[in-house]
Amino acid sequence: MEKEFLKIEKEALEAINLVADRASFNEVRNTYLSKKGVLSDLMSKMKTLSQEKRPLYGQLVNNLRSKINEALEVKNELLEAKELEEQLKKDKIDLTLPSMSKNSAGLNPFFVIKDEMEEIFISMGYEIADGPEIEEDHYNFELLNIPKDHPARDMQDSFYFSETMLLRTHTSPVQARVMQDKKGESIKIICPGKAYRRDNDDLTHSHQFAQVEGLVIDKNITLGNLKATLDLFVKKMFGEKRKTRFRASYFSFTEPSVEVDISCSECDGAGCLTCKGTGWIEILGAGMVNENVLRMNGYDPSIYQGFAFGIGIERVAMLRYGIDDIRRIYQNDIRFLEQFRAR
Ligand code: FA5
Repeated sequence: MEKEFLKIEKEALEAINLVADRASFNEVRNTYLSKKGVLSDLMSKMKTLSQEKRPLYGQLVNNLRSKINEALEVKNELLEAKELEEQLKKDKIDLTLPSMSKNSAGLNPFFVIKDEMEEIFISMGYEIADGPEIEEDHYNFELLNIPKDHPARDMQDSFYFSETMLLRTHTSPVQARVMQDKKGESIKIICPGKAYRRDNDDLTHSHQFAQVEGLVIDKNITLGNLKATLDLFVKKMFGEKRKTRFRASYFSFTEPSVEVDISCSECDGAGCLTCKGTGWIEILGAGMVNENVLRMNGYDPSIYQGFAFGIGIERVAMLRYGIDDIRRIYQNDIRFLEQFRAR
């Protein structure tokens, strides 16, 4: 009896050894282990044996089953490794090839608008100036007619590095820097750049945002020049349809001062969450350069006059594209950015 089992075992192990692929593996397994396989057949013969022979016979069948199972397991592992290797060869990826997918986003609307704003003002004869984002209190406030303890400082709280150094709260300190640089000469500059405030972030406010500062200084400059400039800017940026509103306002560094609102693009002026129900969104502050500021920065106000403005770039982008929440501009969500691919 044992001999017969040894013979079957030898045959099975040889067959398993010869297995080279998944199909022949399944075939051998079925031959020995399926319901109608060799081992089931051997088990069914048990009932034909005498009581004494049965325990040994049972033991031999079980031994044979575990030997075959073990050999199949080893073969299965070998086959799996081979299959994985073949799969990897087939799926070989060349990471240096250009992507097949067209899933690229567009330029962030912030940069689209910043570039367009620059182009509009350059076409009106403005030059681009620059200034530091980490600024001295002196330039950010003092030279703009906002001395220590002036209440206007409350509206522009910032992030301070020391008593005297802070993240600039607006691009207006560039006004003072350019005036000091160009002492006595006429000026016509814009300065696009970042500004920072301790503002609570909401649909239209961010603690970090950007402005385009504008400054014109020359002889015979009037509020009419300021209004005509901003009107032209608004028409070029938003088209003839969008409504504009000039409101009297207050800035220490301009006198008189205005704030300019554009009708909300979300609700077309009806009132919604984005415009806080007013129908308008403020995009800029402006005014005639305050005589004190001219004097402090080396210009004689009896000869020179000037106007200045500070336009929020994100606010312009929001109105141009109907963006309902300023924070979308900073989140780099590809679903948002994709919408600007064609622009
Ligand atoms: C100023 O910053 C003045 N420096 C503007 C100015 C320049 C006035 C020159 C006179 C002469 P204001 O705080 O209103 O003003 O901000 C100007 C614009 O910046 C706002 O109309 C708005 O578009 C944008 N802005 C201000 N604060 C934020 C903020 N937290 N998030 C996003 N945009 C902002």
